[in-house]
Amino acid sequence: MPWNDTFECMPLEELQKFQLEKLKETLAWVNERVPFYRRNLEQSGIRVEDIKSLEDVNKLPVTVKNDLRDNYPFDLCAVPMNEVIRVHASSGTTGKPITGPYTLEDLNQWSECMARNLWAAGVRPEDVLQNTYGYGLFTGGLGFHQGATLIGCTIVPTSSGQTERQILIMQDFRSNVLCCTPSYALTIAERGKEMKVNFKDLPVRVGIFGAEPWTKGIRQEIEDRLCIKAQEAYGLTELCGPGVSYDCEVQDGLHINEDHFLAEIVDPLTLDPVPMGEKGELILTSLQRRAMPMIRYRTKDITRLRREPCACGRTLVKMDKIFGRTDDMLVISGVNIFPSQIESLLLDIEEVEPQYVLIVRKKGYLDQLIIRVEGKPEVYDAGPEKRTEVEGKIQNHIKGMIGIGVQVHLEAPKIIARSEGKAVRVIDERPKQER
Ligand code: DLL
Repeated sequence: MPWNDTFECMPLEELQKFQLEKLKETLAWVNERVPFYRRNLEQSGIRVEDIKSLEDVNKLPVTVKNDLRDNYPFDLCAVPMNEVIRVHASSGTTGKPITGPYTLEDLNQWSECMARNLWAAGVRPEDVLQNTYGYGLFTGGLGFHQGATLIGCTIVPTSSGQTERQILIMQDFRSNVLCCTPSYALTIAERGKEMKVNFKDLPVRVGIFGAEPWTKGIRQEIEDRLCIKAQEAYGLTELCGPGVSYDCEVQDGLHINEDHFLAEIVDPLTLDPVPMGEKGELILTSLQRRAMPMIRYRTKDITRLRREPCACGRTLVKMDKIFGRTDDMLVISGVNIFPSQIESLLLDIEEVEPQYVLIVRKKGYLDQLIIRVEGKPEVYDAGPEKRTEVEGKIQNHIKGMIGIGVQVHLEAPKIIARSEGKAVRVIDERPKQER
């Protein structure tokens, strides 16, 4: 049984009626209160009354990250600051952070969305949940904390880092739910092995992972190494943080909280809608937020939507695991590649660890992709000949599957920096204008 069967299992027609009503309310709300949206609507010649069906949403102008930067910190805020009771922010890689202000109502909605996420992963009031997402401006820590508080389980708010201590606490407090990024889950698994911990003997049975791209292969690695089930959370600061979508026990796509977020998939170049089931960029509109509603926010995340019956009983549309971000796409000698493709191919090679970094460089006029990946200790220690053989094997596999030549460096175990949060997997050394 889902956490909120009224909304999670709502018949489509009823859901869409609800969404349309909330969309119109949100548009009226921002039109009245946020000069940026009012200007945008005026310039595009669209009035709130023109939105008569959900499809009409694609008549509205999109909002992009730069709009948030230009309106930093609170010019997109639709309520006076005395009604804002919390602010989160994401640092991003360049420029000013993105801010996320919340009213009390927003925080309550967020807790509800996160409770659905945790409940779908099997979290119940009697559980002990260790939350290693960073507490602070990042939405991970407090987002999970609120959802877990609503469910009423015991929260162990360790926040991120100090891996050995995390493992000792896991043992001593008998934590049975682990929340962190997928890359940090691998760090925990590795440190635990060094500490001679047998994860089979620990009570942890499920983890809820997100905040960064991870392939199905990494999910399998985490499940095998930590002896747990690996569930997923997706979200972004601009829309509330985690809680936008989550997978259920079926583990076949993430259900979007559609009573809170209207999802579209568009072609990232033309912004034309793509048919249901086809890949494109995810665009999200918040339907109930008060402090900072988002109208048609371009997430840059690539996925596809599927509206199909799910064995869990939820009727909410499913999105596939994020395939990559439009701005993480590498163009290597004219071929478009996402880091997730390389990750999947590396995981096919049994001689390597799931620890890698992709380096993109310019060599003359050509782009070069260099893959630094760690060898398993016994492979690395077998000597230079073995290493060269494995490097060749990886090169051939990648050439065969995506048709590009890459340079591979099989590195010594533990040489690549371990992640405690979001892992840095791509270092693009090309001048910005040549990417
Ligand atoms: O990462 C919110 C979050 C916290 C989600 C904890 C899940 C768990 P930001 O820091 O604003 O917010 O980063 C948002 O991270 O646009 C995606 O590119 C990426 N991302 C988040 N979840 C996933 C996921 C949080 N499950 C950006 N799979 C998003 C792939 C994800 N990418």
